[in-house]
Amino acid sequence: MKHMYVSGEWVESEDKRTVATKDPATQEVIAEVPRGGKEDVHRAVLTARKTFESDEWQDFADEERGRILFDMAGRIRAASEELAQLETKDTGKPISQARGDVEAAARYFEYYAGMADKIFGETIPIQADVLDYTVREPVGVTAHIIPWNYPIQITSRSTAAAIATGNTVVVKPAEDTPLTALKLAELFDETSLPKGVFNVVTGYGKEAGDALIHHPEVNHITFTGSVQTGRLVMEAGSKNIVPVTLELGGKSPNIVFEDANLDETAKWVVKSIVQNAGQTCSAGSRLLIQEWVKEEFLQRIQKQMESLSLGRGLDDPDLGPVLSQKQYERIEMFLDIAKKENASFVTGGKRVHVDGCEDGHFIAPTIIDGLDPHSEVAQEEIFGPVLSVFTFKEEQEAIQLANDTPYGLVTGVWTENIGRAHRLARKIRAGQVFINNYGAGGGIQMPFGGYKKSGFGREKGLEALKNYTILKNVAVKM
Ligand code: TXE
Repeated sequence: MKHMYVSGEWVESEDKRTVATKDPATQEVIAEVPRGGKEDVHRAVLTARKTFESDEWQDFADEERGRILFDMAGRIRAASEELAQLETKDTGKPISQARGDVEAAARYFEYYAGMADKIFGETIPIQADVLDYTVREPVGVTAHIIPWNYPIQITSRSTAAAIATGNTVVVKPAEDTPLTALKLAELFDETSLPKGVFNVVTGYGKEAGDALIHHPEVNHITFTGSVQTGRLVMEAGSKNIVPVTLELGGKSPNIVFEDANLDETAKWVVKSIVQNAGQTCSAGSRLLIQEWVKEEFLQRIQKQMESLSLGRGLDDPDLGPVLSQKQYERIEMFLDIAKKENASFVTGGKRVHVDGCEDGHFIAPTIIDGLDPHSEVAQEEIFGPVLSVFTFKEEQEAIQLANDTPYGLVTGVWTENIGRAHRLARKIRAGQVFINNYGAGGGIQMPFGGYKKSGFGREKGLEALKNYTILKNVAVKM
């Protein structure tokens, strides 16, 4: 039984209830964590508020906050193997992917550490006898609702930015994957960060999460997850008039033109949909391919997909299981719809048996062809290793298809024609456009976020600092 971290102390939930977290490969319970409720959230938020307003935190030197975040980056690296194993056990993802996530977490801390003493405003010329300037101040208590697909990365990216800018934080990890957030709390506990700056309340979304987003002492909510829950977060924000940053789902396309380097492109198209078993908001879940190269391209990706291994994350396969029965059922529902609509399965479309993991949900990498671009399967986020294929003849048709979903998170454009690449970059309605690559190595420095139902506000990069600061204008009559 683990405890959660509030006010620098390890505590149980008020009513002592717990939630079990399971290994997705076997469904075995790997830990029990507190099932935080309203009272627990209240205590954590009040602690964060009190700490925020304390003289100690208000006068805390910016560079000292930076040093602590640097210290965290070092501690994450020192504990990297333990963290990666925890993440793999909790999420089911291949250990090499978890190792990459841990390194990204360390990078977020060092990246934002460097910004802690570089947050400043401007002077604005008004008239000769007035000095006008702006200052960027922390917003106060920030709430962080974390999903289960990239727990350590997403916890780190938003809390590092929030603490760098002088806020205090309350984290609510996903009920399925709370372990690395608790380990981060343990690492913070070893630093000189004042108690009460970083708090973690574990538990269910409908209980702890709901209490956190509605708490009147919260000044900003950062949420990554489903559109459905994102809507609730926005409603909660509207009640207390607090800003929200929403990073929601996607239905991101890779647009492949005949002049692309098809071998290189095929590798990335496959990687972008099988990474983390397709449970990635920026997964490349649609392939838009120029009609006359379709067959040769599909052969390439089919061959690659069929050579991928599935297995338990700790054995470092290409794909682990999907997170849970609930996520599996959702994917299965979409596969059934595609079958009913007589789409053709180029490969996959079924569950795979893995020895020793009878209760895990492993899904073969899947390519679906022949879907109506307006069907539910073509439009909605599946969150599994399922790629839908569509063809186009000309550039304009590719743009129209790419933009024709409710989402707008990421787009990959594959062409050797530089003019065309930039024309597409301009016309694509998505927060990130990658030309002849997909993801640029994860790039924590790049602003990331959506158009349309993929959300708003930007995580990562310097842009994210705006989420956690509020601008004040000061005018001095001289
Ligand atoms: O998401 P939820 P779920 C998408 C993906 C997936 C689907 C459902 O398509 O299949 O969402 O996943 C907390 N008040 N993404 O049901 O519910 C919850 O505890 C406050 C995309 O797991 O959005 C968890 O911490 N909080 C995605 C977090 O919200 C609440 C990542 C996300 O859970 C809450 C995950 C409530 N009422 C899912 N209800 C991405 N963009 O990367 C739940 N939560």
